[in-house]
Amino acid sequence: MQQIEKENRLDWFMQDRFGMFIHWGLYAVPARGEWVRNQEKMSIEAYQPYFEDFDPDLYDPRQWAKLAKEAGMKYAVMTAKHHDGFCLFDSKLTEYKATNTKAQRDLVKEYVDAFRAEGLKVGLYYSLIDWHHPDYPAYHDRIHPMRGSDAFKAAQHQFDRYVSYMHGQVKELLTNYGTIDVLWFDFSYDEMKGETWKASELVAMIRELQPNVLIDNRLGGNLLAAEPESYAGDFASPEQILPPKGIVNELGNAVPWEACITLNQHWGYHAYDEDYKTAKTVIRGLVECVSKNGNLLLNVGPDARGAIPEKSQEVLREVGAWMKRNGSSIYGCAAASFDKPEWGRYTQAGNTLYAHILERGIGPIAFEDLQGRVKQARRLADGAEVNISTPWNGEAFKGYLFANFPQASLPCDIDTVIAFELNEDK
Ligand code: H79
Repeated sequence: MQQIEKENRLDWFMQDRFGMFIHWGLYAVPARGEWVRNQEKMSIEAYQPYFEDFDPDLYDPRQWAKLAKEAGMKYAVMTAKHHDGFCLFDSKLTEYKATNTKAQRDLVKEYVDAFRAEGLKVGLYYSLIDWHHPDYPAYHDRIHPMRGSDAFKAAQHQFDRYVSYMHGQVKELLTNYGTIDVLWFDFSYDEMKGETWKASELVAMIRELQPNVLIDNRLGGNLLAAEPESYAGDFASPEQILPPKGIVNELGNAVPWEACITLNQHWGYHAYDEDYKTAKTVIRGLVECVSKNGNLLLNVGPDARGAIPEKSQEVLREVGAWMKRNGSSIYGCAAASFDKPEWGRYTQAGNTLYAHILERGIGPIAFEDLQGRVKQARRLADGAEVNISTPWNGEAFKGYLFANFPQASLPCDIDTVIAFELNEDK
């Protein structure tokens, strides 16, 4: 029963495949990435000017939502609170929030409304780690910005109070903003995991408030176990890496996953990071995810004034142009029932097999095991019929089907998709 409920709530997620991750907060002001306070061991006072200065006069999440939609993304996840503890939402439990900055308003509320209005699913990222809260952490200072400082070592942390605060904020996020589709916790480490967060209790509350919200696997349970904890989450969350063979649990069953990947080298805005992935790299990455049963959550880091960097916009629009013509090889698709071919990758939805041709060799393209199984073949981008043939020298290429293209009609500069309609009996 629990298993079926889980599969049902994951339905949309496994169909939609492509989402926008948004890292935004005070760290956009120093513009050196979201770990800046930690990396530069700043005290709360040293970080305070960014709170005073934060004034996102260009914030218009309707534009972000339009961009996400244009890119072919179907959902988004925004940092309601990152490790620095600053809340983009109007929490009653802290003064360290957007409403008390020059923004003077609840930035999460506007995000949720804007993305929903574009028909996108909305997710919230919530950091378990909190470098601002006086009761965090009780006994652990390995990655705290104040690690090693005398004041920090001397302080009396009552971690229970932090855990109540954290539960309280999660409750606010799931109560005040309508249906939340994804709750993205980040992250557990060392002994800071599972019941240290009172995770069973937390998840019981979450399920009570929003039975269908999807939860990532970063509360510290083991999602790959034969019987995962109640708080093990709904999907795995590989970060800055695509799993070589997808993800399976101890029983050998596929586990839903979502790779989160940055567009340049940082999550939060970085003023001098120009090391962007190309649209081609992003598209091929997304295809790789789907070919292995996974999703791609692609990150943008809006600047301190609330604008998504021009370069990010450019790449996303280019991705969108490809998605517009080839999206049916992504949405609703999953790993195919054929092995990875040498010229590219397969995705599949029911009886439609999508061949993503990434590499064009000499001569016709060979499709193993497709001989006699294909009703029709079309180039997805323009619907053009693809000339398929079985080989004249039969025995030598048993089981293979071949597709003939003039060289120029299959440039494979990004990914040329052929849609095969398979016979029912495949
Ligand atoms: O929000 C983005 C990042 O800020 C956050 N997750 C994405 C989505 C993130 N950054 N780093 N990490 C997650 C993992 C960091 C792990 C480490 Fe460590 C911190 C390695 C060394 C210090 C964990 C804690 C392992 C040792 C101590």
